[in-house]
Amino acid sequence: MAITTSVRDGVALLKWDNPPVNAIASWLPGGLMQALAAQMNDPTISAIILHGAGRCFSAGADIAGFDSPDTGEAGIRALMQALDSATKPVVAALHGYAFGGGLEIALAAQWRVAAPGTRLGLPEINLGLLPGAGGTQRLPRLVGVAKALDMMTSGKPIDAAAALAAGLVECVAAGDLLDDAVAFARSAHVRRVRDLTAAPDPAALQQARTAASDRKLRAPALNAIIDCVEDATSLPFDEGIGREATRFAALLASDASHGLRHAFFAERAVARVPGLPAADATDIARAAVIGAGTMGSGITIALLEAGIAVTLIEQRPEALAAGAGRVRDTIQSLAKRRRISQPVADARIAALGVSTSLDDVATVDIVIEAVFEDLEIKRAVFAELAAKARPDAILASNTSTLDVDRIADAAAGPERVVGLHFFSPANIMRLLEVVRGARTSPLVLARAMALARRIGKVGVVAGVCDGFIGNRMFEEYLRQAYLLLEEGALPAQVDDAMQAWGFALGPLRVMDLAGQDIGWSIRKRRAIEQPERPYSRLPDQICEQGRFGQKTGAGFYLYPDGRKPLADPEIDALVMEYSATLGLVRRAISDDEITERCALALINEGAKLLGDGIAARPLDIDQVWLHGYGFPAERGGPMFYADQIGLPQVLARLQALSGGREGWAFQPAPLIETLVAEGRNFGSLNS
Ligand code: T1G
Repeated sequence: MAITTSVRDGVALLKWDNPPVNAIASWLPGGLMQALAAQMNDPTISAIILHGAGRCFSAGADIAGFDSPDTGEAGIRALMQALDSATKPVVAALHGYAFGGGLEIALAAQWRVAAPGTRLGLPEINLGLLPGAGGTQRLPRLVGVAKALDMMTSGKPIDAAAALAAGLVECVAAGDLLDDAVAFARSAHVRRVRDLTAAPDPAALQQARTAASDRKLRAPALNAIIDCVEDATSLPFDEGIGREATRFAALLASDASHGLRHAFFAERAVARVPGLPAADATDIARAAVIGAGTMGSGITIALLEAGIAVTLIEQRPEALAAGAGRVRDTIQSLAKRRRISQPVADARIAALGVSTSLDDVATVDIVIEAVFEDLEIKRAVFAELAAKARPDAILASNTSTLDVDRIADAAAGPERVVGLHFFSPANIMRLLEVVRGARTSPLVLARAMALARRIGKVGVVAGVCDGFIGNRMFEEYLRQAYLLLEEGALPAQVDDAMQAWGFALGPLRVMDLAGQDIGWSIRKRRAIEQPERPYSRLPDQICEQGRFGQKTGAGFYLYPDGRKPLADPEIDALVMEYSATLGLVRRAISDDEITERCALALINEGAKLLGDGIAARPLDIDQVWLHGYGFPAERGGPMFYADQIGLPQVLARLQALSGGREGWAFQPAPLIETLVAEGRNFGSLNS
């Protein structure tokens, strides 16, 4: 970690090196200010270039330092002032990416030269923050209000070509970046971005405010950004900077930002599974997917998008044609929408093979089975796959609830069997539960996790139990939703309350989307296997009417346009009748009761999963719920949220609710009692 200075043609090049992403650690601004001052005072130096070592200019402020006493942003601001008072041209030479505080340093420089393909962005909104080192005041002055708002409220980076077009950089290097930057610096004059003006754009501000109003838990950070940009058009620079700092400090202390920062590091930590050998999946070139249904075709697309050739195998020719058709159409539509180029689309479609015979698994590196969710069918398929596939091929099952060990039992070489539980639509949803069977070899598990990273998924290791991590918790979450309906709530109230609380979609709408028939067959199986855990018969009554959700045009809701849920008075009446059949007097139920019971059900079952060793760390559970179930990232995940409430409070509420109707569902998990007794929290189990 260092700052080094070199000189070329009278131009000083100040380089910082803080691997892996040149995060602006607390020592960096001070060191850079010293180096800057030295060059300012050196009469032989005509201009200064700032650049980063390694893979990028800088990924921004050190997020890990935000919870320490010195959060580092005061140092960054002092550096900005030093750059603003530069008496010689200062040029930022950008490569790889310049994000957050990194781009803000570049904005405080007078000029920016970027290597082709460099990504430039202010992604602070993804952390529930705003660009707190002058970005909200300088960016609008360079690129205008509308573009600045778009970059800061979306958090999405732009590339060097777009940055040049927007006026964010003055030059995209044609040759060597530093050579071009030196040439640029030698002909440049002193100019400060802070002296530029940002023209008012009330329409863009209003549009951004309207968009922010729908973003629930992210709205405070979005509105703070919009307020700052408005200030940039109306207030003197230093006053705008002052207000930016105040708003930044408030957001930094917010629960939403704590949740999002936890999610940032949890997403990286979840890939590090203690005790697994190092492994990669770059050598997986060919795959076979068994079953051309919705999941099979989605999985096939995800693999093709990662450059893996796929043979889609389905014994029924018409189903095979339909599945392969879905794959091709999806890829073609990406090309039509210019998300990928036509040559890339053609190459992916060319890498798709189809077959009606399992013989065609003989040469592949991995087989992913996605046939009907029936144990005996899957066992038969695995017995055949094990006989026909290469002995070193990975055999994976996309089962969402079934016992992976029972499936592996049927296969010769069970150590190569692993669960790969994709979430629908499999080419979109980022979560992949990687299910470790009792005999799954550590190498196969490590390669499966590496494959998850390669296909752009968040892989989370789960042990074998009914529903693994996500669906086992979802069952308890749903249980509370149904009980609340029995006691006095109606479907729209339950879903609206959970969506206002931050979920992408409420539980009953999720079940209508996923298909009520799938839930029904799982409930029927569980009623036999787990008679001691009675469940509400309400959803069965809906299924008995053939209302399987979106796909049948009706479930808990009506879907006149096939997509948008419409409350159905018939279902409200059915819910009220059902309460009567249970002898229940319906009562008024508050949204707070709904969100509390649903959240506590998740937390309690999550704690049981940790106790059973199905999930290794609370952060694993958090990542499952953020990337698979639309849990609000601003709350960090169910287990992080429990720590924000405080485990003693969680335990007290569970104990209180366990005394109520169907209270057994809230019997506190032993782990929660232990942690409270020891004065610890879930966070203490993440390291
Ligand atoms: N701070 C601390 N650590 C960081 C970091 C950062 N900004 N960025 C990455 N890391 C760590 C990461 O945890 C991982 O560690 C390793 O670097 C490699 O990252 C004042 C307030 C840059 C696109 O939001 O988006 O500036 O797991 O695995 O896939 O206004 O990291 O190996 O121990 O992600 O190649 C704004 C966040 C900060 C960018 C690289 N900046 N980073 O992706 O590698 S707030 C961001 C990323 C700010 C100012 C404000 C990505 C990346 P480990 P990686 P990657």
